[in-house]
Amino acid sequence: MKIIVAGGDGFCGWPTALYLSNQGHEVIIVDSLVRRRWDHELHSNSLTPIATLDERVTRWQELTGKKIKTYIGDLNHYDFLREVLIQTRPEAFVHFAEQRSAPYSMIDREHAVFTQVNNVVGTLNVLYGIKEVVPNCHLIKLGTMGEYGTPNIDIEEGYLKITHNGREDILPYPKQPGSFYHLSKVHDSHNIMFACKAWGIRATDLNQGVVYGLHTEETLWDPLLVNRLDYDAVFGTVLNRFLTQAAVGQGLTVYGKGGQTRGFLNIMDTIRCIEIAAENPAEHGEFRVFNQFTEEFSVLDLAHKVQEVACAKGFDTRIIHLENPRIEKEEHYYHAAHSKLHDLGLEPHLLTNEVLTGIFCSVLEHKERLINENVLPSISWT
Ligand code: NAD
Ligand code: USQ
Repeated sequence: MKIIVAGGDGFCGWPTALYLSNQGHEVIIVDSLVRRRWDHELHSNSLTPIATLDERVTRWQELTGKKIKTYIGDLNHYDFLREVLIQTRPEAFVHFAEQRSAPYSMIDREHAVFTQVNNVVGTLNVLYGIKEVVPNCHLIKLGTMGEYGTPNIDIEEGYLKITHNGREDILPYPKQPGSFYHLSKVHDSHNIMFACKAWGIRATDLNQGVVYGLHTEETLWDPLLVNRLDYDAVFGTVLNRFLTQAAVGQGLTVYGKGGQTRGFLNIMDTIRCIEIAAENPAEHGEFRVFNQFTEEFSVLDLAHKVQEVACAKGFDTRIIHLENPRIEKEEHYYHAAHSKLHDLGLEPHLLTNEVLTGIFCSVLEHKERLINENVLPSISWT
């Protein structure tokens, strides 16, 4: 298939592009490279030294003979996007290209507005581009489990059967997101759902949980192909942060009580889920929702797991409970359905001590690159 990977220079997008290319698909990366600019803005870095996108795709072609074409530009610029679609005519459009940090969206008004404009307008442009240029193209959009929040009932995959005043309907599952970033994903979902209904667009919304790890088979083939690893308090996600903190001998920063429970998955499962969605496209007019995670853990569960693995490697690791900078429940019910991707063939890589130790060892290799000031949270929700 001809597949666009928008956001293909990022943490999920880069290994996905390599994997799909290695499977024989014709991959085209679209990315504005803005994520690298946010690193500068935040005086932060990837723990792993990452090559430029040009160096990455050149090395990939040298190693495999497979070409990944790149277009550098912003999805918010419709003329650019339209021209890319006219030139490439993709059968699937994988959309990772958004501002994805909840803390970044909560810095101040400017960052909240930027996040929502970047994400919502970018996705609206993609919808219009598909309608105008490639109406058969399947949109595979990265949403987030955080769209649902933490309700006191089971979370379903996108829809909920409701009986009200003696009548029954299947309605979109209620959304209670916890940041202006997570809200941007809800707005996207509503826009996509409407576009499917109005224009017959085919779309899959992948409500992804928190991703951990960094390597996939392909990113290990050469140092120039290495994936980014965020550990800072703005872009670093919780498990990768804990592993990095353990590697440099800092306490594991559990926010509040640590009972916050979320769905998690290995980056190796992210790439496979995208492949599954691409190979099993939604119907015309269908707005399909999959919950993309493999296991549920509380933040404190994860801290204990990291502590155990680090101790086994001779690292003395403490857990510290910081005052929670976020507004969120710290003890709550959490049980979310996630069977649709499994039914289509996903075989999860689960979080064993062996897997954790593997990621921990990768982190140890680059620990001298960590910038200390970036580890503790400084952005508050209030
Ligand atoms: P990332 O920040 O590493 O990568 C995003 C990429 O998109 C970057 O390369 C950036 O330059 C690009 N981009 C952003 N806005 C753009 C725009 N307007 N035009 C063109 N390019 C743009 O993020 P990631 O961790 O790879 O996440 C990818 C997607 O998956 C996001 O939509 C995110 O919300 C979703 N997601 C991520 C996680 C996670 O744990 N990382 C979990 C659930 C969902
Ligand atoms: N947390 C800590 N300590 C830390 C960092 C985080 O206790 O040092 C807690 C947070 O308070 C939160 C939980 O861990 O309760 C998860 O935080 P996170 O930063 O790992 O994840 P989140 O902000 O939800 O965002 C990440 C990605 C985002 C994606 C989301 C999936 O950055 O793009 O949408 O995971 S989900 O969480 O399912 O919504």
